[in-house]
Amino acid sequence: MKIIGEKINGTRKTVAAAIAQRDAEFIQNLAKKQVEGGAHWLDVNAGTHPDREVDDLLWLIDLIQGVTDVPLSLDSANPAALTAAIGKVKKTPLINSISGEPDRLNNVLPIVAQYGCEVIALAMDDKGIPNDAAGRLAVVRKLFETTRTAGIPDEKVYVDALVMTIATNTDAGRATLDTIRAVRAEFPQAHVSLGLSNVSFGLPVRSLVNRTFLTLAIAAGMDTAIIDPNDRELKAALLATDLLLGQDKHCLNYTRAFRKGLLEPNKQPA
Ligand code: THG
Repeated sequence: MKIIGEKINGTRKTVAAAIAQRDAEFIQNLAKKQVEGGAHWLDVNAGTHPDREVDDLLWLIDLIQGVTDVPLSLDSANPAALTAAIGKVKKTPLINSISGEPDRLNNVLPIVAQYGCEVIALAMDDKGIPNDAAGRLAVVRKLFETTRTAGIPDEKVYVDALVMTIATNTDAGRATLDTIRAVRAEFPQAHVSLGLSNVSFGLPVRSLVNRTFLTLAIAAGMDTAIIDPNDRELKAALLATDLLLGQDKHCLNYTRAFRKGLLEPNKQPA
């Protein structure tokens, strides 16, 4: 399982404040901690101010690259911001994201093709997120027609199967898991990714729901997730799931994490 660290996201209050105050230390600390936690990419989302997005994104990228070499996941639908960011990054970034929405396809896909980027493709279009796996697969098929025509190999595409909130639709988890299995079967060279946290919105003990869903999604074939790499229990569940599915050769990642003290529950006072 590969991890996209989610924490540098300007829609979070603490990050929005750090961006507004140009608090470099806060951002660099988030970057360093996520890399220590095993992030393979760092997602970078400058937030929701279109007039400031380019400046803020470039500021974030410089800071992050001052403390780590892991590649970035550029979380923006704004072609101008993406193009400016690509001029700055040291490593070819993951573009987060395209979808079946014509605007995003037409404006972002050429950038992906031109720079040879990897790309997250959301299983939705201008009509929204289809409720069931059949609807999402239909969108995904059209997306692959487009990426293949643009010369982007399937192995550079990360299909985001998307998950809605279980609290308002108890079929939402199944729809996502069925989508993961269907994409895996039909596009075996492609990757399947997910942002987990929506699944538990509005429920108590969200972390329990999130980590259990992570295990189910890995079993269904998800190979990449946008998560908090510093969430101890989530990481432990991830390592145990990879181990049990034969995705951790010689139990190396599991035993290494054990030696670092990352697997056992933090001791609670009796
Ligand atoms: N798919 C793709 N990209 C995405 C998402 C996705 N980018 C944004 C988001 N979803 C994933 N990123 C985050 C970043 C932070 C948090 C959740 C998802 C987060 N949430 C806190 C929580 O859930 O409790 C609350 C917010 C906060 O801390 O302020 O931290 O699905 N392709």
